[in-house]
Formats: sequence, C-alpha cells, structure tokens
Amino acid sequence: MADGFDPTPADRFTFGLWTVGNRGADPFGGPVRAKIPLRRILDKLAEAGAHGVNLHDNDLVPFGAGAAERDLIVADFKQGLADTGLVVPMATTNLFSHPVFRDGAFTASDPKVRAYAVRKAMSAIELGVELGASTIVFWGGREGTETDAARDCRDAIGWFRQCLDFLCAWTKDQGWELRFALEAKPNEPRGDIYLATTGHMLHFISTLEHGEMCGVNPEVAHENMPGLSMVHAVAQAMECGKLFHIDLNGQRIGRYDQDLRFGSEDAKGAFFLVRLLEGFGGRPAYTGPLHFDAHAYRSEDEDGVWDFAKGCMRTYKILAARARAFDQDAEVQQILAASHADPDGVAPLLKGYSAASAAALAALPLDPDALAATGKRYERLDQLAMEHLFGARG
Ligand code: GCO
Ligand code: MN
Ligand code: MN
Repeated sequence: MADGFDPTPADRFTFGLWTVGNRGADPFGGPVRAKIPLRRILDKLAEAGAHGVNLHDNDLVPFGAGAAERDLIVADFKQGLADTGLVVPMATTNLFSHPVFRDGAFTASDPKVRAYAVRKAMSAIELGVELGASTIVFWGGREGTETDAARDCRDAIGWFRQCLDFLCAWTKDQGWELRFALEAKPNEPRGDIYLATTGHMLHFISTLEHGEMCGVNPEVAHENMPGLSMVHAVAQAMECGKLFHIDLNGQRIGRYDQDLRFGSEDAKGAFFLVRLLEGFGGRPAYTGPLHFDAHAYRSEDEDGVWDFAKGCMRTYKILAARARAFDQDAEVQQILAASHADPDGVAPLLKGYSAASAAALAALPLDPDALAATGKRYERLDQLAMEHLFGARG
C-alpha cells in the first residue's frame, strides 16, 4: 500500500528485542507465542522498515553465560545486523529479573547487591559499545519499596547517585562517548519506584557528578499510568536539552503498565506528542531514535506481532502528517497569533530584570478586567486539532 505512511530506516524507528520478542505472558498466564528466533526478528524488522533494535544484556546473552558462549552469540547477532542493515542505537541492563534484585539493584540495602548491579551494568555497557550503541538506558524496575520501613529513601537516592556517578566516570575512563538515559516509572513491579516521573529524574540528573552525559528516556505509559501528561514531560526534557531517548507506546490512565501499540490509546495525546517531537513553531525536532517499548496483545500469534510493529510505525507517520496539516492550517495560525499577540511590545520587559525594566513594568497600564474580557477560542482550536486528527480537514 503506497500511501506514504509505510516506514523506512530514515524514519529512525526502533524496537526492543523484548518488545517484538514478547511472548504474551502476564501475571495470570504463561506465554502464548513461541519464541521468535533472533535472526527472524532482525529479518522481519528490517523488512517492515525499522531502523534498529535495542536490547537488554540478557535479551541477547542468557544470564550466567560463559565468555565463549557470549562471544559466539554476539558474533552471530552482529552478522545478522550486517546482513539486515539494522543498527543498535541503545542498550540497557536487566537489573530486575534475577532474584538477586528482589530488594533493588542500585538502591538495594545490601551493598554487595549494589556492587553486583554496577558490575552487571558495566558488562552490559561493554556489550552495548561492542554493538555500536551510543545510548545506555537505565530503567530501575526494582528500585523502590513495598514498605518504607525497609530503608530511608534518602539513602536509596544517595546510593543510586553513587552507582551512576561510578558508571559515568568509568565510561569516560574507557574513552567512550556514551549518553545515559534514565527512565522513570511510578510503580510496577515495586509498590512505589523511586524517582517516579521524568520530572523527578530531571532534578536527580542535576545532582550527578557527570550530569552532562545523563538525560531522560520518558515513556508514554509511565507518565500516563498516574494520569500525568507525557507531552509536558517530554517538552520539559527537550527544553533543557535532556531528551536523550524516548519509549513510545499506548496506555490508559490508572491501569497496570499496558505497553500497547503506539497511538492505540489516547490518540490525541499521541498527536500532540508527535507534533512536539517533529518540531513545530520554529522549534527544533527531536532527532534521536523513535523507540517503541510496547508489545502485541496477548490474543495475537506471530503474524499479529508484525501487524503490531507496522501499526506503531504507521501511526507515528500518520500523526506526523496530521500534525503538520494542523500547524499549516490558516485558522489555527490565526487563533494562535491572536492569543500570543503583543502589540505594545510588553514581552521583552520580562526578559531579565533591571531597575529600568522594573520601573517600566510599574508604569505599564494593565487593566485586569480588560485583559480578562476576551475568550481564547481554544474550543475552536481544539476542534480543529480533532478534525485534523480524524482526517476530516486539510
Ligand atoms: C517497563 C519498562 C521497560 C524498560 C526497559 C528498558 O515498564 O517494563 O518500560 O520496558 O523500558 O527495561 O530499560
Ligand atoms: Mn513500560
Ligand atoms: Mn520503557
């Protein structure tokens, strides 16, 4: 179907091995799909038009594998990448599956567990570097508590910082130019996970020794689970130059982490998110990989997995086209121009304090009743957004 929405590698779409490799297990039932061989995952993703694959250390190399086994697996995988043209832009560490992490990894109360977690992350970073990754994601699934009787949260945050400082310094010492992207999630699998949102992470990064190499990896589901705005989280990260990676998926508010096909829930949120990522209003676009951290419904067989993957990518491209049409719509531009208008040149007064600007501010004729008198026309503006989103306009 040549409608312009089928993806190509130039679109920078990536999937985790764990996403298309997800076998449909949930807390109430085991896998429903057979394991898809790694090579077929690569072939199918390349055929679908993806740009790359991301992985946890143990998605590729089984936990506990010896050096020889590891090297064979990695060599084989690299051959698959070379044959398909796929790249590995991001790698991460599984610091949550093994029982050793039952009380956390970087925030575990037992220092030996923290040491083990740092050592495991070092090996995963080495693997990432070997595969050409430039971003390392840190998702601390077990970094949290069910009961705050367990430890002082301030200690946990301090240990988290120590571990990241250690890993940043070690990475620099190796001469690797990597960026670390920290991913927040409010809960699941822990009752409460430390540094619950992208906003928490952004502040935490500002306290790190090498904060300049650390940014965030916001996920739609993780911001939406507690009912927060993914658009605002991503915008804040972009505004301070910290959007290093992104996990796109679909989620309904208040539920478990659904990791649904991108755009399949909250299409309007997805529309404004894609608009933000693509750049609008003269602002730069996000240029990193567009990663889908989602998986097919449990109802699906392998064909459904590839329907899911294509669906994520097509939806992104469709939303990008709809967002462009919205921004090019003359009526939209007119409403926005009217709400931002500054006929008396007031805005520059607030761009930095001086005694003169304070005096000018004091002298400004500002009548709050007059300023409050006119509606903003956002009902019309939002309806225009919806009509573009529905494909009914432009
Ligand atoms: C989740 C997370 C993970 C991470 C992944 C990469 O809720 O399970 O989103 O999928 O993104 O572990 O670190
Ligand atoms: Mn998730
Ligand atoms: Mn994620």
